[in-house]
Amino acid sequence: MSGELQDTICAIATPVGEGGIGVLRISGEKAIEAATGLVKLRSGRPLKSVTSHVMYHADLLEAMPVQEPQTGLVQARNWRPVSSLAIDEALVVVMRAPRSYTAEDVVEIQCHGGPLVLQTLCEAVIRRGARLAEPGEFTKRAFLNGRLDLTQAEAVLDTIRAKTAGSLRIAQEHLRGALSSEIDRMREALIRLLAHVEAAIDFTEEDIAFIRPEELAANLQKTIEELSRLASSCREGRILREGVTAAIMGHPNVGKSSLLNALLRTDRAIVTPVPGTTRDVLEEVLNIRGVPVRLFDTAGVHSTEDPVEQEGVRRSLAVMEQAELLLIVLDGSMPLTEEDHELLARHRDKKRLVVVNKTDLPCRIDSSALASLEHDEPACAVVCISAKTGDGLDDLRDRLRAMILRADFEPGESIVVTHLRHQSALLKAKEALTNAAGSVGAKLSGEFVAMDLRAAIDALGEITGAVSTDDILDRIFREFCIGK
Ligand SMILES: Nc1nc2c(ncn2[C@@H]2O[C@H](COP(=O)(O)OP(=O)(O)OP(=O)(O)O)[C@@H](O)[C@H]2O)c(=O)[nH]1
Ligand SMILES: [Mg+2]
Repeated sequence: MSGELQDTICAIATPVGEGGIGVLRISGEKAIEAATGLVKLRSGRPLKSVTSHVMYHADLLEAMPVQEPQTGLVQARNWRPVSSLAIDEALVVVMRAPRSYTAEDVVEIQCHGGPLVLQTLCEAVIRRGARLAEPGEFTKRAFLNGRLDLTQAEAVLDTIRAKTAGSLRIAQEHLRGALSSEIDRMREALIRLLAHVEAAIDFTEEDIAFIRPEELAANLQKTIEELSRLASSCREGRILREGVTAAIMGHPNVGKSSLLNALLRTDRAIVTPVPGTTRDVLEEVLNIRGVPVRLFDTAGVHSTEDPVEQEGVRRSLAVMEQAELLLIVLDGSMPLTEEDHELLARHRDKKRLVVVNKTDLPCRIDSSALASLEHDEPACAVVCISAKTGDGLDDLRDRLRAMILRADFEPGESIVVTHLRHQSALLKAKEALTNAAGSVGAKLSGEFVAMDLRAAIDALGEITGAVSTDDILDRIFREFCIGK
């Protein structure tokens, strides 16, 4: 067993704070030993003899160390239990190796979800020889013990963090191995090609053609195309996983906060008829047609002498700079002002949705100016709404989704990659295969083709973890929470 896997680890697996149930997880060779003495089954049966995967009712009792009567200090030398402190009542399950998440012996203790209960329990298990797990260490062990590959380990985290049905669906597909099998299939095809190429190098004397150059070139081309398609799916995959940031911009009183509230269907932001109501930047995550959108409501942008408003404007412009997408709100019941034009002239490189608000009032805005904006800029669309009545909000949601995702994109229809790590490995493999194809075309020695094929095989192996370094593993697992 490698050094890293020797320790028995434990962690509170449920979130910090109060909850109906809290779970402590222990994994490793000494998992059962670390819980014995603390877990007293109501049936009186010793923990080590229980049936695997069956839940038992138990008391969690911690023996109290002897205290020095005068000083109150615990005497390590005299340590012997004199009485028991009941920590809690619990349900305990033992999952024996290899039929557990980590493929090691696992004990899970379900008790009441109080922070003190769980902390006391965790400390008691640590006193019995376990150590506190690092973030993601349970999943890392599952990987090191061959229970999951790397894309599946990442999918565990993506499942926990999924914000929309679409991102959950992709995470679940990856967890079930959909991406790994696609990668493995391509990798195995390349390994077969490499075998042919290497055999041809070894047996040049015999003059046997192991694979015709045209056939080799066609195979390489097919894989290059598959790699390109998969790598380009990363854009959609990441959007669904991470979401996009969108800033609501506009002058004071145009209805920015009203728009945020209308989309959220709550009174999140303060709305008043007084211009300059919003001072700070407010942030909310919304699900817009299956896309997680981090939406920022900002202070109205205008020139002002008020230092508080000035700071608000500065923050608004900073958010505008950072956001991937802008919702520029205009008041449709007013003619366009010079300041409106100035705002519309900013960040023309970004995707922008111009939102004409207050359509419930008589229209006084110059719509031809807006139509030309939509006409001239492919990444700009105009939508008319009333944040007050909700009119046009469905259209706004549709337009937003269309600006973010490809029109024909449906999560779950084809395999997508969701992490930049996957994309860069796919592109690395594609580059290597392009070089290999170049060598075949130039009739270079098979050695060159073999070298690039090997590089492509390794790059694909990095995605599933067939080829991995400590550095890659550290980067992946440090994203996890403790206890997962
Ligand atoms: N008639 C009508 N009034 C609206 C609409 N949307 C917002 N308002 C009103 O416009 C005023 C300003 O709305 P807010 O949402 O606070 O505007 P804001 O852009 O956030 O303003 P600041 O935070 O001051 O920059 C309020 O009195 C709203 O009730 C709308 O669609 N129709
Ligand atoms: Mg506001």
